Amino acid sequence: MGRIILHIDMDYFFAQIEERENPQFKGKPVVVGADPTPEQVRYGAGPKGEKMMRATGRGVVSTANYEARKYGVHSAMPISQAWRLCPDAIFLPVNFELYEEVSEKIMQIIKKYSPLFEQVSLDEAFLDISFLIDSTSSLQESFQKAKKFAEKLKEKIFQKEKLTSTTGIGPNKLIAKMATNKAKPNGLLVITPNRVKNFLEPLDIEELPGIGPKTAERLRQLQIQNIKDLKKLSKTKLQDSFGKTGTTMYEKARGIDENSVNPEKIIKSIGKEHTFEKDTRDSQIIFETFDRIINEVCQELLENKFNFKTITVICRYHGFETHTKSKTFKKATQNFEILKKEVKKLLLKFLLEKPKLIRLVGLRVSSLE
Ligand code: TTP
Ligand code: MG
Ligand code: MG
Repeated sequence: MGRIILHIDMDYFFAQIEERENPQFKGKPVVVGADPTPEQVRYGAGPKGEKMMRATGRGVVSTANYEARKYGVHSAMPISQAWRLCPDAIFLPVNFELYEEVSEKIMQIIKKYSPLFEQVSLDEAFLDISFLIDSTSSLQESFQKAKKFAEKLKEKIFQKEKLTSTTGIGPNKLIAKMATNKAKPNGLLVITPNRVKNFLEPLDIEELPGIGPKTAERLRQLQIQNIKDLKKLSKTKLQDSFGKTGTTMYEKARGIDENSVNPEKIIKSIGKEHTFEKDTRDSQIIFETFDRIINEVCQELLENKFNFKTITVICRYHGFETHTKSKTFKKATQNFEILKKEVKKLLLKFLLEKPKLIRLVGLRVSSLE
């Protein structure tokens, strides 16, 4: 069963917001990022009598508008280099709160277009719009409808937020995203399933998401420049050279990507528990098991970058009688040492309180931030 996936990404997001807020910037190069000139040094006249300046600012470019990009300025470039490339640009600090606020509003608009919505970053999201496929029309016609749909969405965002975006449509997330990249800025590109092959083959290998400069360099040594060349390498060869990435590279080169659009998962709490093979009072077994549970929970907290406020220890006795003990901290924390100390105290209370055999122990952390 075919799918239609839409990808949308705002154009030069931070810088475009600054342009919107300051219409006088329009048409001029704008660079958002670290301050290039905290200790601006003026040397007066240079050897040929010209004025010379030196930028000593550290930090990097967050983004630049397309006027500044003409000078070679791009995201993640040292700000001092951006200054050298384009000293006349308007350099602005990052006003993150404003961009977050705008992002929120844009995502609210996009979300309304399909329940299958996945936000990937501040300015980027996927929508699964396969519902546009119906049995009475061909896949081609359905993609036509998808194009109209995308035009409406782009227009809506522009009308509400006065910001341009670029949209890509394809049979999966990979192709949709690559179509966006190709159509930037203020573009819309639809790649129907029958056009995937011709779309991909002439593209440079570095345009394939997942192939960075290092991987590209290794491939170029094998005379692989574009995706068509990449397809000459067998799956085994790619696996041998790049491991698991090799397998996905093989699939991506052929436009294959089965990943689905994941609606946001709201994680309210993280918990793990363990049922003993035999009900027990052996404190060594109980604490060793509990240590494992604590580590698993901490790992998950770390992966999701969560702070927690409440910890709950669960204890189920022989005969299924279940009790919990909780502690709530005043402020959310990610201090695992405190977590370990406190949950062990709670567990110890259980052990001291009742002489019963224990069937299960568990740990849950909640009030996550
Ligand atoms: P992007 O969507 O990657 O870039 P962009 O919106 O500035 O430009 P494009 O038209 O090519 O989409 O990133 C979105 C915002 O995230 C960007 O405006 C600033 C921020 N960002 C950084 O702060 N550092 C970075 O290295 C990148 C890539 C982005
Ligand atoms: Mg963007
Ligand atoms: Mg983006």
